[in-house]
This record gives sequence, C-alpha cells and structure tokens, in this order.
Amino acid sequence: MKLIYSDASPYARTARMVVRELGMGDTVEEVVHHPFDNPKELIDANPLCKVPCLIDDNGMAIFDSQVIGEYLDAKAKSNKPLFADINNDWQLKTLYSLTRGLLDTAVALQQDKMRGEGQSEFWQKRFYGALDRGLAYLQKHLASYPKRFEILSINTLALVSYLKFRHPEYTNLDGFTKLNMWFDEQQSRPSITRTAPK
Ligand SMILES: N[C@@H](CCC(=O)N[C@@H](CS)C(=O)NCC(=O)O)C(=O)O
Repeated sequence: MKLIYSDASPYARTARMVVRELGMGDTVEEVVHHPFDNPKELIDANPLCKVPCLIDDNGMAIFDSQVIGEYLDAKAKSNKPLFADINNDWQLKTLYSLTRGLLDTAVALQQDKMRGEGQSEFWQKRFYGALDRGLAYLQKHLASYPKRFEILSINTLALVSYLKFRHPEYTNLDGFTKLNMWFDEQQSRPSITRTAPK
C-alpha cells in the first residue's frame, strides 16, 4: 500500500500515526507530495487533490484521513482497533468529531494567513474563538479519554502539535494546562517522534 502525505499536514499525520500504532510500517510505503504542486499521482487518486490519500494493493484510492484510519484498522485485524473506543461511545465519538472540526479550523486559519493582506479579521476572530471553546471542551473531557492511545488521542495530539507548529501566536493554548500536560506525557511514543511536522 502507498500513503501519500505532506510533512506539515495534520490530517496526514494522523494517518501516519495510525500506520505506526497498528504496526503496519512494513506494509505501507509513504510517499511525500505537496498538494499545492498538483502531483499527478495524487490528482489521479483523489480528485480533491488533498492529503492524506492511501492507495491500496489493488490500486483503490482511500481518503480522507478518517476513512484511511478505519480502513487500516480493518486491515490490521488487531484485537485492539484504534476506532473501537469511539465507536462504542457516543460521547467519545463526538469528541473525535470535535478534534476533526478543530483541525479544519486550524488549517483554515493557516489558509487565511496565506492570503497576506487579504486576511479576514472576521474569520480569524471566529477561528480563534472556535479554538478557545473547542480546546476548553476537550480539556474538560480529558479525564474520560480512553486510557490507551487510540484515534481520539491521535487526533488530539496532531491538533495541539499543529497549533504549536503553525500558530505560535495563539498563546491561549498555553493556558490549557491539563491539555498541555497530557500532550507532554505522550511525547516519547515513536509514532509521534517519527511524524513531527516540518
Ligand atoms: N478532511 C480531510 C482534509 C484533508 C486536507 O484538507 N488536507 C490538506 C492538507 S492539511 C490538503 O491537502 N489541502 C490541499 C488543498 O486544499 O488543496 C482529511 O481528513 O483528510
């Protein structure tokens, strides 16, 4: 299988972390492409030209990051699927959905910054507001996270890491002490150290 990713994409990072947490590194070849270069291999597989995109051994394209995660979970036939906890608990599943929404917000904020002088004060205010409220919500529910490192943890990790990487001006993040402590505690995992954004 082939996983097309870019180094900075937090969605691609979640897929790469899933590969490692499932021990599938030997069966998934990672290929780096920047979507803005419109690489043919990516466009042919994903009409949205977005990463991550997985191409399985039969040439079938799988996207987006959630579907890739579920697909790899099913392929791995692990007795501890990474989506098992959220699929058995509506509250956890909603928290997972919140992490996806916050990833969308953080990426949209980055896209707005790329507009230079055309940046929108209105949208930036909304994005920062959603981040403030969403991170507070995640932190409030941190105690109910599954004890093991699974897909909700993977997404939360990718989110906080991306915020630190792309939005260092967002200093409100520092105020979420418990969330930062949780984040720091995870840092020794190989799936994290080997997929850091750059
Ligand atoms: N919902 C998608 C989002 C993927 C996404 O937006 N990826 C960004 C990189 S962070 C991308 O490829 N953007 C290229 C573009 O928007 O043209 C997922 O979960 O995989």
